[in-house]
Amino acid sequence: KVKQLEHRTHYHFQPQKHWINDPNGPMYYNGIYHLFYQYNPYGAVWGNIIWGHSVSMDLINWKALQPAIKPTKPYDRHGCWSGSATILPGNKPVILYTGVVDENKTQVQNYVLPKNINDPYLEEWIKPDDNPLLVAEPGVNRTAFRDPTTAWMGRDGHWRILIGSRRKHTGIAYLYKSKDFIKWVKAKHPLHSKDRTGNWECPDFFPVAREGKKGLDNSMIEEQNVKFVLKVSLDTTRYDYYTVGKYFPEIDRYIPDNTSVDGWKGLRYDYGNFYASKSFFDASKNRRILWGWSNESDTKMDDVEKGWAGIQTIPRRIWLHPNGKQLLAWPIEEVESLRGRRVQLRNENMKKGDVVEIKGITAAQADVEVVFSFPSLDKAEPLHPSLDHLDAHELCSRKGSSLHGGLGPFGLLTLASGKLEEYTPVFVRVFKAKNKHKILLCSDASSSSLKKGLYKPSFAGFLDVDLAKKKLSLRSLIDHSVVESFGAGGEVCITSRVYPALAVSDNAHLYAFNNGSETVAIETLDAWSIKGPKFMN
Ligand code: DQQ
Repeated sequence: KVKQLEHRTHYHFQPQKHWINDPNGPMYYNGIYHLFYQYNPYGAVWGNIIWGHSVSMDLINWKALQPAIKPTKPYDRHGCWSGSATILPGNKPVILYTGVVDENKTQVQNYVLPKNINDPYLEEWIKPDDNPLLVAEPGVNRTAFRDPTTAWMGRDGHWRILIGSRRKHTGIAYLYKSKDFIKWVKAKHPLHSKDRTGNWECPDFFPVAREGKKGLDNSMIEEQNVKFVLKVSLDTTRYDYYTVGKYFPEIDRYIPDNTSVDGWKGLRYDYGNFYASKSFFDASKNRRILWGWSNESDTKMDDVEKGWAGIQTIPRRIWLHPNGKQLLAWPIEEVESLRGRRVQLRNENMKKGDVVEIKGITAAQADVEVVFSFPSLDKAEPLHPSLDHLDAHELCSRKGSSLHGGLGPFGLLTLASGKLEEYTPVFVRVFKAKNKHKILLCSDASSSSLKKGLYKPSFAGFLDVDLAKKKLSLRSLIDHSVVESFGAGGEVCITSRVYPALAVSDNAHLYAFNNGSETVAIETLDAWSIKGPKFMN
């Protein structure tokens, strides 16, 4: 029992027990948010996949309903895999999902409709007789043909969806069109594809406003001043990558801007444990919200013992960065309703080696917002040319948080034990590279636990911020076995899953630290205890 509980999250979405993976078909409909998710009703490992279903008024407090889609038909007998919701004109929701038809994992696309449109929860879904809607035609890989997107309507009145696939090592987002949502025809060209990227899972394609935080409906392709985002989940690396680009509706092609690259060197929603994400347009608040799955980093055996595996990250609002080159992401404002007791620090200097405890809150279940400032960039450590080619992850694992630097490492020590036998540092390290500064944001699990057998990666990303103001902000959402961090207002997000042996519940501590020779000030720090939602499944 204790085992089951000590690392269980308290305000991240998860069912009562068993395995969960991709978020599916998120939508806002008639005042209610719906979240469906890939779920194994029989155990804490992947398998027997059905669609779990929960509803919420605020994306924080959830009510669990009966599963929405279960394998019952020849076209989904071996699994009801990922898919998306679309709200058709006349306010009619429809869900497209992938059915697995045989042991070879042949995949087809199906649809379901609410049984009773007047049921506010849309609890029951029916499978119309004209399923499957879409089967792979010759030339399409039948075992890599899945995860239909939310549909959007073009100027010609035809619906469009994407389906993730591959041909050999080329990742593909096939485009299908339909007049009536029932008969779908594959377009001559995929919307986009890229060689040597492997299978594209869970594609997501949506417009973003060039300016401001306002979200757009998927069918808003007519608008001026709109860019598009194409996200794919690469199963070779298990990360979500996106590009920002231009959509040409007349020819149904998408071309990434030259500031965005396809594939594993590309932009990421999150530089940590975050996969198979999906966004939706929230018409009630005119915003686009992103859900993502965060897998466990302990062993399968641990999961079986715990009786559960997988969480959804806190929903994030996403919008285009003013620089037009990437997205920004920030936890939805509703999470702030869970804030309880607050502690504050103002203008506190940290010299090299200083560790400041943030006392008075529940450190295992907290929200921390901090702004660090420093007098100059002069002490930034020169990056040795032999390290210049390293990606952020490798640089973080070489340099870490305890090796002294110039400007940084400074940041937070989350889920730390009282004597620092365990800690998950979330920190910044500034390097002087050839012609510019490289600003590394790390969330380093390597010292997170004394336990053996855990996956403890040094996740990291580079921040592309202007340091002229000599300030850097950081926010972390801490919830027992997860630390979700947002650098520079959401330019770089990193989610780590950690399983401390000592820094558990009331024995967890939170600190700020500086291990650089430059003195760093905590200009402002606000930390809150986070309450559990009223009901979570
Ligand atoms: N998970 C689903 C698939 C999808 C994968 C199966 C991504 O539909 O491609 O559970 O995590």
